[in-house]
Amino acid sequence: VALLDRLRTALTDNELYIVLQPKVALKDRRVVGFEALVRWQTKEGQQFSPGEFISLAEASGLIGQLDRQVLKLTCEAIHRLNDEGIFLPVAFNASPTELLVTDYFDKLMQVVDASHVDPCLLELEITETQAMLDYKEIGPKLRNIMALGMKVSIDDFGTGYSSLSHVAQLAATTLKIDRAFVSRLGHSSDGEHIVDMILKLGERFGYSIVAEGIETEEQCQYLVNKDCHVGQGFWFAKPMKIEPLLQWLKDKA
Ligand code: G
Ligand code: G
Ligand code: NA
Ligand code: MN
Repeated sequence: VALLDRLRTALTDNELYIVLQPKVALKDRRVVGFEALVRWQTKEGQQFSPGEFISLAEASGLIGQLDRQVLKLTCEAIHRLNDEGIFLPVAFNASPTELLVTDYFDKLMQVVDASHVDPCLLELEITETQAMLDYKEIGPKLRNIMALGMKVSIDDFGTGYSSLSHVAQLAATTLKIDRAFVSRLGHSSDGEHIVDMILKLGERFGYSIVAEGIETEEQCQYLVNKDCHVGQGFWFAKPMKIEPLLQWLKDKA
């Protein structure tokens, strides 16, 4: 069966689930939030990675449905966290092609309203590349979303098309430094200069900064020394299903 047909089945048979990766304060490793990432395991136990099916979902028009299902799962995870007394924001990834759809905002709000989750506990992540290509259309939608109290992160920042004049007025609360730059810390002064510059831009224009893909203590220390407050990466925690995550949080406390 073609992968696209299987993906349609996955959406109707609820084969998609999410894993959550903690974001931590770099100074003391306190958890400050999470990112939800979609996973797919078929009824027969076969696994597909987002790399295999997200672009297919985008090309075939299934991505809107997929992203809404992930948002619903994210809201369920927030309830589960709230039940345990944890009130931290959880980010979900929004496909940029989907943000161009006319009623994107209404459909998003339908899911959020129906879930009774406080919008302040939700954060939308969108990659820099597309967000900037279609900024005239997407910018106002992101502003609507922020007006509800939701946070907005620009994902993979530094690899896309933001001109410096755009950076000053992005509809975003947060820039996420792409892990390609973080992985170069300690190996390449170019990587370090780019990270330093993004941190300065964030400070100058009032964005919070999250460093992605931290895999070593050296990378973490470099960022702490440069006053980068928040990070995410395998060095702290891999993405986990909600129950193992709750256990991890308890063990940590
Ligand atoms: O989790 P992982 O590294 O395998 O993710 C691979 C890519 O898939 C990342 O770029 C991530 O942003 C994207 N991705 C993960 N979950 C979702 C999702 O729910 N919706 C969309 N549109 N992209 C996602
Ligand atoms: O594009 P986006 O930033 O959403 O991609 C997130 C992906 O990055 C997830 O699939 C997640 O599994 C992966 N990831 C998270 N932390 C690390 C890390 O420390 N190293 C690497 N190589 N990948 C990571
Ligand atoms: Na992301
Ligand atoms: Mn990213």
